[in-house]
Amino acid sequence: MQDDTPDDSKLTRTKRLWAEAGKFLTGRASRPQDERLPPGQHLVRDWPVLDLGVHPNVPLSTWRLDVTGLVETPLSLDWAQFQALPQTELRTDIHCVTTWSRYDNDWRGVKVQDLLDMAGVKEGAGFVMLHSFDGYTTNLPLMDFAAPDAILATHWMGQPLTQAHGGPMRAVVPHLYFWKSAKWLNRIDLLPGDQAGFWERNGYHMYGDPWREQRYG
Ligand SMILES: Nc1nc2c(c(=O)[nH]1)N[C@H]1C(S)=C(S)[C@@H](COP(=O)(O)O)O[C@H]1N2
Ligand SMILES: [Mo]
Repeated sequence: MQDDTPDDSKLTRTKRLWAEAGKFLTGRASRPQDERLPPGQHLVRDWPVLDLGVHPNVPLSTWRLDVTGLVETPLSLDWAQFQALPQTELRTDIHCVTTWSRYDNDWRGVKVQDLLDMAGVKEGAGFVMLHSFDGYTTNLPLMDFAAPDAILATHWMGQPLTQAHGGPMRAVVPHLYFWKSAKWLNRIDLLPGDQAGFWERNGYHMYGDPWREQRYG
């Protein structure tokens, strides 16, 4: 698993990548500066549950998060190892393709960048496929998954994430439609090219930018 010897070149490389991820996302600026609600969305106060209909029960004793594919060090973390990573708190908005948005969600968990730092991104990795315990998959560019505000969330509004909302842990990638935010996340696969995940094979957009209304492919 993780080695204890610091690897400066690996860390430097990933730090450089994350700096680029931040600039890349800011520079693209598909969100107009004075707008918060993307086109075609309406605000909700509650938090709807949307998924394939199965809420897998994943006991913490058997829970694992694997990081596979184009990484220097493939990871297979148990819950205690995952909890030992730096914990981050973030407040972000949710935009679901079914047209609801929810502002000011307080998340706690592990920053995607911190996990990827641990694994070390290999040259040539351009995309990720997220695999979940219910068999769900979704694809996104690595730079979007590694956005500064993307988090592997275990808590919402100070409470452990409920099973229905993806507990014990889900991805949250706030600048893309919410179907990219895999619930019950089990494996992150780093890939050289883009492949369609579950909804992407079923008519949804490969990228899913709410500000460009990239709902359907
Ligand atoms: N594992 C998994 N993750 C998933 C889904 C799913 O069916 N399975 N549905 C996606 C869709 S379409 C949406 S809109 C959001 C809904 O998250 P919520 O139920 O917490 O609102 O989860 C996304 N992540
Ligand atoms: Mo969705």
